[in-house]
This record gives sequence, C-alpha cells and structure tokens, in this order.
Amino acid sequence: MSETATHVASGKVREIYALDDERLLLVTSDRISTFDVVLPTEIPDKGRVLTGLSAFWFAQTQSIVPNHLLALRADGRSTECRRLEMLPIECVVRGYLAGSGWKDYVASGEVCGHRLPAGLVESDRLPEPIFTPATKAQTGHDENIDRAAAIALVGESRYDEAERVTLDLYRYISERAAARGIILADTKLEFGVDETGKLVLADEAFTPDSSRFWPADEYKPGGPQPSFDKQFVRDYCESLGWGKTYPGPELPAQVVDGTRARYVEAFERLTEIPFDEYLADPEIVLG
Ligand code: Q0N
Repeated sequence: MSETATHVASGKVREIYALDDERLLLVTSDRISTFDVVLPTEIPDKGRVLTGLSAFWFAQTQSIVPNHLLALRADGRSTECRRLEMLPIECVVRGYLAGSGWKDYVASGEVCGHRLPAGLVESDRLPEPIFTPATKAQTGHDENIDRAAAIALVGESRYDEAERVTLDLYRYISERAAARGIILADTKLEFGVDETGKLVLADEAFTPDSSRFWPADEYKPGGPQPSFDKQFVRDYCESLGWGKTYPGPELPAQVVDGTRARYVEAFERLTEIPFDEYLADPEIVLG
C-alpha cells in the first residue's frame, strides 16, 4: 500500500487521520447536528459543501494569513493539511449579538470583557465586530473567556496576532457574503503554529457549521434569526416536540432535500461556482 492513515480523533461530524508526521487528513461526513445532537439521518453532500467552501475561503484569504490546506482529494470531502501545534483557544468573532454572546450581554452587559451599548436587542448588529475567544471544551460547551484569560493560555503577542488576523478575516469574508445576500453573524476559527513559529489558519473556516449564516432578506433584529442552512431541520424538530436530547429524530425526505438544497445554495452563492463543477473536480475551488 502506498499510504496508510491512522485514525487520531473524531468530532461530531468529522474524522481526523494522520498521514505521516507532517500531514493530517480531515474527512467531513454528511452528519448534521441540531440543538447539539447529531441526528440519525444524513444530508447527502453536506460534507462536500463544507469541505469545498472552507477550501475556497482558504484560497481566497491566503494573502491575509497562511493556512493548513495542502490538497483536496477527489472525493470532495477530504482535506490533506499540514500538522500544526494548535492554539488552545477558539478564535471567535461576532458582528451580531446571538447565541452565547446574546446570553452574556443580557446577564452582564458585556461579552468576553467587551462592554456593549445598553438597549441592544437579540441579533442586533454590533457597533463594530468584537473578538470573543473561548476555551476548547473536550466535552460540553466552550466557555467564553476574556482577554486576560486567553493571554494566560497563549501569551500576549500571540493573542494580539490572533485577534488582529481573526478580525481582518471577518471583515473580508462578511463583506463578500453580504454582497451575496448572506449575513455572517459570527464565526469560530482555529489557528495553529508551524515549525517556524508562524500563525496558520487551520480546521474548517467560514462554513455554516462553524459560523452563523443568516439570509439577509429575512433579517429582523429583536429575536433569533432563521438559519440559512438548518432552519428546515429546526422547524421540523420543533414541530415534533422532541426534548432536544439524544437520540434525535429521523428526518423525512422533504426536510433532507430542502436542507441539502440550502447547503448547495450557500456554496454556489458564496463561491459563484456550480456545485456540479466542484463534484467533478474539487480543486476547482482553489482557483
Ligand atoms: C487539529 N483539531 C480540532 C475535526 C477537527 N492542522 C492541524 N494540525 C494539528 N491538529 C489539528 C489540525 C487541524 N485542523 C484540529 N484537532 C486536531 C478540530 N477538530 C474538531 C473535530 O473535528
């Protein structure tokens, strides 16, 4: 055999294999989670959409920050990447007030030490995007932390660099997405450090699994927003009165088909590449 891959880790929807000492293989499945539970029904091609979109953004942002991508495999769901020393924080940026950011604001008027104006409502746009790091929980939920707690984990100069790069990436991608009718409300990035000490963007980036994508034409602050990709799944699950604990419900064909169509639509709107062309030749997204 020319290549063997050793399984090293599993996420909710992805698997990581070691190819050799320097390279990993990330394989993104078609599994979908909602309310933090992985459902028994898969969304065909979801893993390919996420892999292709992430690779597209890696290629588009190379001049802002180097990234871990080495190659895309012909299956469209597997990324060969450089093995890095990962930073022990999640680099989150928020342009809008949602999720744990909204919860923290309601409780304290602050998010990760950023004092925000009084009177904001859920899903409001923030006066400017804010960097809101979190710890990487092995189980359960990531915990939002302030600048001092993050500096204790990565050091001040690395913190300042990660914050600047994360904000630069958010400003660039959110503007591109807005031009295509998609609000990038917030996003979570992971960085590593290479053998020369350079900061490198890793994991997946600017996908609907790592970000909140909202349809701009339905944006209405004052409550939660519909999700670009998962709203059919959430609505269906709510209609069942499911308790949002394991196990989750099977999804009917019309929910699967509608959800697949939304993932493909996100891919095509953001990349301007027909998804069929991606399936025929994944590396087309690398430009
Ligand atoms: C790495 N994670 C957490 C799969 C992804 N380039 C890299 N080098 C070394 N380690 C990692 C990467 C990357 N990417 C990242 N684990 C190892 C992200 N997981 C979460 C679960 O799904």
